[in-house]
Amino acid sequence: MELFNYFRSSASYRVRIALALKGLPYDYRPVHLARNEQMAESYAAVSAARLVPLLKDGDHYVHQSLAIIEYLDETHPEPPLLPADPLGRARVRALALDIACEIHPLNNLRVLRYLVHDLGVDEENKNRWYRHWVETGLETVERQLAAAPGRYCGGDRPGLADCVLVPQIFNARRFDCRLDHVPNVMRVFDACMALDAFEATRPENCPDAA
Ligand SMILES: N[C@@H](CCC(=O)N[C@@H](CS)C(=O)NCC(=O)O)C(=O)O
Repeated sequence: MELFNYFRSSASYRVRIALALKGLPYDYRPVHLARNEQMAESYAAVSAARLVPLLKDGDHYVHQSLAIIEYLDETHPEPPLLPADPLGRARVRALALDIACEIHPLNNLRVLRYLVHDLGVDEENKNRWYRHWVETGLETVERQLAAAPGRYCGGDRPGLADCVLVPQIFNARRFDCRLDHVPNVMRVFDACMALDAFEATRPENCPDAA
């Protein structure tokens, strides 16, 4: 398999964690977002969305990090990244979507660029926008983790929602977001970071981080 990704991309980090949890080897294909390599014709030819991550498995391409992770989970079931019961799966997916749909898209690179370059928002207000959506979005996650405390998002083993939560905290720290109001989120984050799959794949440890 090949993973087209970027060290700082949190959606890419989600997939790197999932691949590591499953112990799956892959070739790391860097796409430098700050240099707009996602817009290059060669990349657009295989990536309809012109975003990372993009997984190549044989002759097939899959985009959208959550679709990629579920694809990996179905094609390589051990260890499972979703609970065995339907309610457990729904809860884990809901946590993942609370971050992937309700926080991340508002703060994506192209959205921030649009705020600054097209709408004339200054740096300070751009950062306020960023922090607002992270800090309020994480409260939703916090309420769920406080109500059903487990070591990880889905209970006693790391899975889909942890793959999404951890990269969001890396982003939050990069932009100096408040995190003291989400102690259960940070408890799960710390538990995940004690695992090699999360630590080894963190942005600074990627080949294109230099
Ligand atoms: N929902 C998508 C989000 C993908 C995404 O937004 N990727 C970002 C990096 S985290 C990207 O490629 N941004 C490039 C840009 O905004 O031009 C997923 O989960 O894969």
